[in-house]
Amino acid sequence: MNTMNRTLASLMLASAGLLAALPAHAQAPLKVEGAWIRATVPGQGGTGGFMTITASEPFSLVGVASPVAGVGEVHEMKMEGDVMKMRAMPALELPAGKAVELKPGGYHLMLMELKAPLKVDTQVPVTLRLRDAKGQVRTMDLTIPVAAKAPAGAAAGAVHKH
Ligand SMILES: [Cu+2]
Repeated sequence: MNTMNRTLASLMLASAGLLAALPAHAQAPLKVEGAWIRATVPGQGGTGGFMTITASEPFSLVGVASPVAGVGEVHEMKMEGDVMKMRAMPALELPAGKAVELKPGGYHLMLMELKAPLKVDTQVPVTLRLRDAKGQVRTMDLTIPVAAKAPAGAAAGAVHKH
């Protein structure tokens, strides 16, 4: 009994040591909620990706890539006069602890030069490129479901037109 207790105790110590040895940056840099990518029809070249991002420290979202798309960009939509226009942004600021919504009619991930239609209920791998306050770039891999419209609880918004 005593031997067993000692073994357990040393195992617990060993795992505590292991945890302490993990580098701080092993923690996910972002909390991503309600992510979805809008499904496409055959012949459609581009689509939008949406989610709510809360960063654990200040980051800039400086790029997006996916194997399903030839080109990925970070976009914003804005009224110019009475016309809704979208443009690529070099960086989207993600302040620490503040939820930033990427939603139809606002900021979004833009996937272009799609290699095949994106079907509802499939999953798309997406890699976000993040720049921290020191200018270091790191990546974060996501798997995002494809949907016809925003899932319940996701950031809703106006219709996204391109
Ligand atoms: Cu766009």
